[in-house]
Amino acid sequence: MKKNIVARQFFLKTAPMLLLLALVCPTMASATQLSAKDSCGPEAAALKRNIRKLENQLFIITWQVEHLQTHKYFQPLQPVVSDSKPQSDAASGIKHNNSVALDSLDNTLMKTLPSAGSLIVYDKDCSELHDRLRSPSGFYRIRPKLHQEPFLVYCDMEDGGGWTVFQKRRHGKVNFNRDWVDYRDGFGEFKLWNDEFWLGNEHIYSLLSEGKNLVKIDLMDWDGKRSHAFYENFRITDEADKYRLQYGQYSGPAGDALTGGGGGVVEQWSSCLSGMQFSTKDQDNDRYRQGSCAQENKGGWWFNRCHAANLNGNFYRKGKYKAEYDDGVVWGTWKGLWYSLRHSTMKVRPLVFLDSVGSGGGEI
Ligand SMILES: [Ca+2]
Repeated sequence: MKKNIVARQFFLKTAPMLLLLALVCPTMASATQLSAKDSCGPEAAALKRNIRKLENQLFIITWQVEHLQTHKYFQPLQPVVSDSKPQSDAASGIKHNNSVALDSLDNTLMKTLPSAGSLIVYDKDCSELHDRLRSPSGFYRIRPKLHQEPFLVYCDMEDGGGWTVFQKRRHGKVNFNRDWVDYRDGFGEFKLWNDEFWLGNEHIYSLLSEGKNLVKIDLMDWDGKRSHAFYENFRITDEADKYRLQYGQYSGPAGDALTGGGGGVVEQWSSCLSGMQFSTKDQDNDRYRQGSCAQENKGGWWFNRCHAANLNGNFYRKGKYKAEYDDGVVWGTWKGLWYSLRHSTMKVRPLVFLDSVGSGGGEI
């Protein structure tokens, strides 16, 4: 249908020029007694150039229409689906009443998301988008580096705005125990505000590569209590160096679990994640020689031997859990290693952004 419209527009544009050519050439030829070839030469050449230009335009527009149809950038908004049903733990069969109150909290936060953005991408991250358009929270296409293909991210425009979200846990529906390629390329759902995902190490690498940023980690327990941690200049290296983690100054009430679980020097040494490479169940890059932290802890992460924080661990539908290993969604300095969190979000924006807004509890 759109192709027909494009073809019709092309015809309407070219028809007057062709008509003009037909009228002008015979008149000029008879008046000057020159051959049609001599008199119409310049006009014909100009028209041919115009036709070539229009053909090129038609080609580009047709390609754009096909691209839009293939990728469905402008799908109608999808109804927001709540995870408000009381859920039972598939493994244990236990129902958890405390999730009902928390789910009603989710309902109050539900909102309609804007469409997923357009082919034309101006912004290198959500902070630029926020500065340019003051857009609401939702999924948008960004392009951190000019030579890159744009990719879809969730922009958190609350909490001061401008946050590009690269990790989200909400309801345990997405499996985070995945291999290297999945963690490299990203996985999860990118449609609804409470969808879970890992943006992908390659995308995270390009997003963080300029440094001078602030990462905020938002956490919520199963009683609805929230906390957070800030890290300045959060970076990872490239795939050749296994996406090694580096970060600067910590602040916030949740405790610096990335640097260690407190306690003695040994605990600190074995759980500090600064300088650690990324590991997955099929790529063991940790410092635990006897085994694989990623296999034991059911997710890809920057493991040492092994951790005091792992937000990609196994999702337990309750806070305290029992297992062979401390493999939950864990932020040890806040709730301990044997408490699995209900919500987590990892998000980033430029460090200078902090000066203009008071960041704090935030939306998670
Ligand atoms: Ca190992």
